[in-house]
Amino acid sequence: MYKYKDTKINLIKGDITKLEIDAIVNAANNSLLGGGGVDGAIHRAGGGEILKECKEIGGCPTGEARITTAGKMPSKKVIHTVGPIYKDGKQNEEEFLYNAYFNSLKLAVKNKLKTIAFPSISTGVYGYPKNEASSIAIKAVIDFIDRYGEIDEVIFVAFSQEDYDLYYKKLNKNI
Ligand code: AR6
Repeated sequence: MYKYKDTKINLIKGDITKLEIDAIVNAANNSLLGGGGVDGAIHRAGGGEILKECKEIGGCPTGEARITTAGKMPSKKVIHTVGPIYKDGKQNEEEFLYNAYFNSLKLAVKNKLKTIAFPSISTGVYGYPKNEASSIAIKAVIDFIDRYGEIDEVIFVAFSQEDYDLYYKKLNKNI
């Protein structure tokens, strides 16, 4: 749909657990032991193997990323990242959210994964304002491509029509 330098950037509406892609990103929490939202959906669809690996990893600081199997899902790997809990915008939320995207991409490249799908990290239970969050997501991806390239396709997965429309507008403006 869009192309930035050598990387395809796509926007789809739907369930990230269904994608046949190298890596899907999970909006996890610091424990990596599962939860609701997209995290719950990923653990349910992937099965117990994911939780087993997450337990071995032993957690993940906010803004960082860790990788596991995708279990029974059609993707190859799950990259678990932890976005910030939004309080008032003055707790470095923007930097943490940016890092969550950027470090997920770094980990993908390190593992030779070429295609990656992101949910809208932190904008559910963690309460990050959707408008700002989508701008940060797009900026982190563009910056990563500028700095490293090495990724063939990035898919933004919107779970609601509202998110889809937001990303659609921003991608048209920025890419
Ligand atoms: N596919 C794609 N996107 C989804 C799916 C899905 N199957 N399900 C939900 N979303 P959230 P957060 C969207 O709350 O805000 C968990 O309990 C959802 O509509 O999943 O980062 C974790 O364990 C929203 O736009 O993640 C943490 O404790 C986006 O995914 C906490 O929630 C993110 O919403 C993390 O909160």
